[in-house]
Amino acid sequence: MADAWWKQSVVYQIYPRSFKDSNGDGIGDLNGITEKLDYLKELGIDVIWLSPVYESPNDDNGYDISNYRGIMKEFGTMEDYDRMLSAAHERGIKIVMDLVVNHTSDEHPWFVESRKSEDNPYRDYYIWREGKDGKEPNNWESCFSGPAWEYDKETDMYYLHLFSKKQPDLNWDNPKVRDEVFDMMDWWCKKGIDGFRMDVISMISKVPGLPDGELNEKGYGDFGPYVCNGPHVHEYLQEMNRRVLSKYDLLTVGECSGVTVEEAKKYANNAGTELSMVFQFEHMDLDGGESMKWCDRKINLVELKETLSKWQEELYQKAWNSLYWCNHDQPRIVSRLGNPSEEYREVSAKMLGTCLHMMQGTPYIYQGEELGMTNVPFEKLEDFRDIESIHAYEEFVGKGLIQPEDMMYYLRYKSRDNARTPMQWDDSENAGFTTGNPWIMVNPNYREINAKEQLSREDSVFHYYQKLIRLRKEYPVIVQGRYSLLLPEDERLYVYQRALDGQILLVICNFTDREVSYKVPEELKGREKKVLISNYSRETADDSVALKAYEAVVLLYE
Ligand code: TEU
Ligand code: CA
Repeated sequence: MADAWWKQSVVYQIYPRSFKDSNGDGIGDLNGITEKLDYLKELGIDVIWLSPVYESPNDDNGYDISNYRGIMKEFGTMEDYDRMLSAAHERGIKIVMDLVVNHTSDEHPWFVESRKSEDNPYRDYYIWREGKDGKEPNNWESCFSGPAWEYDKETDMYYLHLFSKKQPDLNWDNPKVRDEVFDMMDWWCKKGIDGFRMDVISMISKVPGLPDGELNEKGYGDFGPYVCNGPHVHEYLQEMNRRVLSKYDLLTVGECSGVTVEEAKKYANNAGTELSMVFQFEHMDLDGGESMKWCDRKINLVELKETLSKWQEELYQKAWNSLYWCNHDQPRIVSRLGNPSEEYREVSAKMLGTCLHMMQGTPYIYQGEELGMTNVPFEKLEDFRDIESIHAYEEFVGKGLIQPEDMMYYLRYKSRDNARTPMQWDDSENAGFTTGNPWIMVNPNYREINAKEQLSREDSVFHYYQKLIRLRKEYPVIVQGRYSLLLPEDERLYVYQRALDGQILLVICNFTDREVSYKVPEELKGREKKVLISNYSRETADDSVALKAYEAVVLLYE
């Protein structure tokens, strides 16, 4: 485990619907990805995490799967998939598949059978309960607004769906469900894939009795304590590991809503009995959190440092970290923690990249992050496609809890659709994403922000990310070094060091648009050093540094 390939790797996430359309129907597809593999090779990433490409009615853009062994028609065919997989492998790029097995689509044949009758062999594949006093079996709210239960008149019972009503939750306590899932995973492994990103895997084991949750302002209960890191989750993952994962050499990353460091030490333990690593949410929840997402709070730097440092320190030599600012569920990081203005967009994007990529763990880059793509000026509700955003608007505005203008403002700031507009390839119409009508609007700033322009310019965000990736491969201190935070209380600078075999890496990031001066620690003063990377082309640095707006500099003391 000590030198597992995934500890030295950088992962790039592709959201296929928005990456590259090869046939002009306005929807990204597998052949589009194959076309762009050389671009990714040039960036230098090692692994692609592919958001779901399985057959799906697309209630939640592929996170509702109706056939785990088939490809979504809009994305192509299994032949296209196989071609993409081997073209990636030819270039030394690995492919990690999204595995969505907390729930299926309601159009999956298992569910179609399950809802037919109480004695159907597939009945217990899902979670069915009687109503209580003519209402839902408990008070849980679904992640996409409204009750987490749907009434089905066929058998006069309710089924559980933590997400949309077209995403019924599987019953993992049923051994047949586990057999089916493990067989299916094995089938993909035999095809030669390189790992799995496991969707909300922390939620597969529910507390028996499904108790009511604490009520929120909308009148629903919070399922969190009864669902996240539930009673059998580690047992089921260990079984998965024994029966499937351990037979192959895979990267596995569990998306773990509600995970704490204590839990992460189990999920991602160094002995390798469960997963390689987890995605934690604590740093992303600092400006609102899961249920309080719709607000315009800003992430506080002192809290951010405290949170990330806790993960860095507590997992050290016990479990492995993942590192991310962005994914298909999060708004763009430049608009959230950096500065999207013309003057500071690039420099702040580079600073944020530096701050993350010099940490311990496996970094994940979300498509377009390497260009410093920004949030999107959505104008009206009709511009949004995301089920979470649309339902949240209806719920909060409908109940009079948030004013319509305020809710639009929050959606523009936090909606998942900010990450889902098309990848900006060049300055031609629709950013070179499609020759047809894109399924979601293109960010109008594509004429300035696009891959073609950035590839042509040495000091672009793209080339900076390329260098960050390269440095990780050249300096073991970036992969293995022990992390420690400096200046925990400073509200402007994020400074930390990494130490390995007498080498010290000092990472200094200015999170403000003002000049801030910084003195290196006493014990490093006068010591021989070099600048590894800097977003202001700084070549040397004194023991006392005047950092410019959003400046980042990394010093290596040999
Ligand atoms: O997301 C799970 C999850 O925790 C979400 O509630 C997430 O926090 C939210 O979208 C942020 O606003 C996963 C997938 O990444 C997401 O795209 C899916 O919609 C969801 O599971 C259901 O499969
Ligand atoms: Ca297409």
